[in-house]
Amino acid sequence: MPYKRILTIQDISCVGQCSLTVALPILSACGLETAVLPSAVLSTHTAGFSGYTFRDLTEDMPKIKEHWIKENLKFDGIYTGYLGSTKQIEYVSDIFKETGKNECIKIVDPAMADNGKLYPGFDNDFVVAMKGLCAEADYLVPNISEACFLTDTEYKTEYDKAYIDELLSKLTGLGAKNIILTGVSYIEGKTGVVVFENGNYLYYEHEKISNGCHGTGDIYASAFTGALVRGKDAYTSAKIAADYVLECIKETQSKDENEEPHWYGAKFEPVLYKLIQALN
Ligand code: PXL
Repeated sequence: MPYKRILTIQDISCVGQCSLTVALPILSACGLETAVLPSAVLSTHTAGFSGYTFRDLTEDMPKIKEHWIKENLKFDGIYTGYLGSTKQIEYVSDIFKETGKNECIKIVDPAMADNGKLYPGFDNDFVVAMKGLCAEADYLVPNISEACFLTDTEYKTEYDKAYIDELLSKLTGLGAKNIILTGVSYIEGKTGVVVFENGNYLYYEHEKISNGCHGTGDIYASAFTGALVRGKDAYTSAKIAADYVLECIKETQSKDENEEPHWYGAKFEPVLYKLIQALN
């Protein structure tokens, strides 16, 4: 297996099992060399904690990129997640163009919404800028909320295949080449992921064991990216990532009696070995 270097651009939430604290161990477990560009440093993530700190690192981005260019440092894959400002989207686009190797795979997780709502701090300008980044992604990995914001579509919790087809068609209209749409559930007790690649539409359905567990979007996108850049095809990567997220949720739910509820993230670490097994 060729040794690949991947750059991931997302925030450091110091505590909270999301973004870089999730992406780095998962990408490493996939056998990749990791490089990071932190978009912001927060004391915790913004979903459920209050009073968190937020240091925006937008200004550092072009300087870091220039240094990499001077050192001729290039990447086999670039994977973006939670970004700290609208301006950063422009910088990410430059980083794609100037630091990606010829065959660089660009994966964009438009991390900005869940349950039909934008995360705190995001606004319509950010959504508009993110629409532009979709056209540069080889793989776009939105959940349904993000797909709705990107396509100006009404968010629904109950829908049919026509609604999902419409979302996918509008996302391709933005220029997204391949789309991995997560959290697509047509029947009770089941959920799944739609893999729309080179015009082909595949659906991987699996059991649904929770109505949402914070951080699973980042776990999903990281495992998908890791498997894909390591060389698996998109459907296999999407399936490996979905199975791994299920294992993480099961692990999170299986606490002993004296343990506090683990509400802010998913226990992905104890089952990381299962991801490695699935990759081999
Ligand atoms: O998991 C996505 C995410 C990443 N980073 C920060 C967040 C969130 C979701 O709320 O708040 C800071």
